[in-house]
Amino acid sequence: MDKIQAFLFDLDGVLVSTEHNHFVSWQHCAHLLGIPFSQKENELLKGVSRIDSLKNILALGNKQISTDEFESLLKIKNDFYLDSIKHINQSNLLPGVLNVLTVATKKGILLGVGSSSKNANLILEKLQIKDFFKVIIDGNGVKNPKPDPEVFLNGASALGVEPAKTLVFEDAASGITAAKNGGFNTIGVGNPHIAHLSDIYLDDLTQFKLETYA
Ligand code: B16
Ligand code: MG
Repeated sequence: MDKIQAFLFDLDGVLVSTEHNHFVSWQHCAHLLGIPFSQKENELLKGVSRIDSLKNILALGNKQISTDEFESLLKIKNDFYLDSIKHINQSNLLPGVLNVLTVATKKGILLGVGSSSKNANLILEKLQIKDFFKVIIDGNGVKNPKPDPEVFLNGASALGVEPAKTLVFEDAASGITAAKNGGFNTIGVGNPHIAHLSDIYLDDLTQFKLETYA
């Protein structure tokens, strides 16, 4: 592995445990559609954009709906999700996150976020960690969502660092695939289902040793 100059972090599931909030919000929508939806099906949605997530749920139920119903369900999902995260704050950061951001900053590593979420900026503000990041690329800023590498390529380009000298932290198969497709080094975090896809796998960021990489 080249000497690492930049870290790009996924948001949901890596910095904060909002994946559960996404899950219960989609479960609410799936219930309205009469489609069974459990944690197993939710695994397919991690890191996947809002629109593609709803398409996946409809495909699971072999169901077709009108464009108006589709738009309305996207709004129902996001309203439900936003309500469920209205009280999140820095105490909701996942274990080890604040320490990794702090020591990496001291070491001069450039930090960025590469998230599929259109709510990323709002959540980073609530978590009070936004100032750590030189670049934040979210679901509003990409044409091609994960597993396309665009979100991470835009992040690395904005930081001025090559993908081979950048570590991507991800909790989702779609995100690890996106990073690999872009030529990045990958650390899978907090989701045993992606251990086999990642260059390195950690249960959480308390296990991350900066001196191994930079
Ligand atoms: P939103 P990440 C992703 O964020 C989530 O993993 C995924 O569950 C969600 O559907 C997607 O963001 C879109 O989120 O509805 O807030 O725009 O993991 O890429 O940080
Ligand atoms: Mg994620």
